[in-house]
Order: sequence, then C-alpha cells, then structure tokens
Amino acid sequence: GHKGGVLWFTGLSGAGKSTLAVALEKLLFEKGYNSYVLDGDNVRHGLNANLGFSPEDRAENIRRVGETAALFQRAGMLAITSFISPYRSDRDRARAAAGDGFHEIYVKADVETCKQRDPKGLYKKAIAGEIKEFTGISAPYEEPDSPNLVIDTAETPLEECLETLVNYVERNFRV
Ligand code: GGZ
Repeated sequence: GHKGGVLWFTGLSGAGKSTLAVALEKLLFEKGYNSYVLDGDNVRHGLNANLGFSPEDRAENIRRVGETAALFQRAGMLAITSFISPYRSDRDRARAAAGDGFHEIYVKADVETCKQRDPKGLYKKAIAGEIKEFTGISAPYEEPDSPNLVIDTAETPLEECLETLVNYVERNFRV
C-alpha cells in the first residue's frame, strides 16, 4: 500500500504542472496508488468560482486547496495539486495544513520558455495588457527556497520528468 500525502506542484503558467500532474496520476493508478489531481479546471470552476487573481484571492485559492489536499491526505490518498501558488507564504500555509506528508515540487521553466510555449495565448494577452496581474509578466512568482524536488521542464524531456516523479513517489510514499 501507500501513505497519504500531498504532492504540491508550483511553477509558472505553461511550465507543465498540469500536463505532468495528469500523466503522473495515470502512471500512479497503474501502480495501485490512489491519487487525485486538484487543478484550476476542477477547483477554480467550482469550490473557488468566486476567486480571481489578486494577491488576496490567490491566497484564499491556495488556502482552500491546501485544506482540501490535507483532507485527501487524511483519507489515505495522494493529492497532486497543480496551481501556480506564486507566494511563499501561501505555500507555507498549505504545508502547515498537511504536515509531514507535504512535498513541494517546483516545476521549473523560465518565463522566456513559458512565453514561447504560450499554449493558450495568455502571455501574449498579458503582454498586450489584456490580462492584468499575470504571473511572470505583471505579477510576481516567488521561487521555492528549498523544494523537495525540482523538475526542470525547460531542460528535461517529459518522459524523463515523469520517471523522476514516479521514482520520487515510490521512494517516499510506498509502505
Ligand atoms: C496567472 C492566470 C491569470 C493570471 C488566468 N495570472 O496556464 P493556465 O491559465 O491554464 O493556468 C493559469 C491559471 C492559474 O490559476 P491558479 O489557480 O494556478 O493560480 S494561483 O495559484 O496563482 O491562484 C492560467 C490562468 O489560470 N490565469 N488569469 N492573472 N494565471
């Protein structure tokens, strides 16, 4: 079996958090893990539908996700959270909510790389001023000081990133 826990992905829009989270969830399922991805698609449209992207709203977004992830952990599951979570103080609160089972995973890609990927055209809009307070352009991203794991998607192929993640989970959560 496996322990419950929280795999807290943090990084810029376009760094690859959600792609990795969803692919990891699938690989873990095949290995018998009970995991679930929390991301903007299933949280910002429901539980957090009343929140935007001001610093205060991001803090509340991350607070609720942190508490929810801690509940998944208590239920014996692995919560894989995929949010920019740009503020250290917000991530620290999420860590405090989950305790020992919290693992901060920095999905790292520099803003130039993310700008070039721009899968949804959001960077283009942000640079044009059509989206306010966009992380990396007109709002800050505070890098983790001491993440448990760094996944450098600008330098590392997707398959290799996934292999690192699966091995990390096997090492830390298998019992
Ligand atoms: C950053 C924004 C913004 C602004 C909309 N800043 O690449 P995406 O589109 O699919 O993922 C981004 C997502 C970020 O939501 P999070 O809940 O992860 O943010 S936070 O943790 O900071 O609360 C992006 C889209 O929403 N998006 N406006 N202004 N990203």
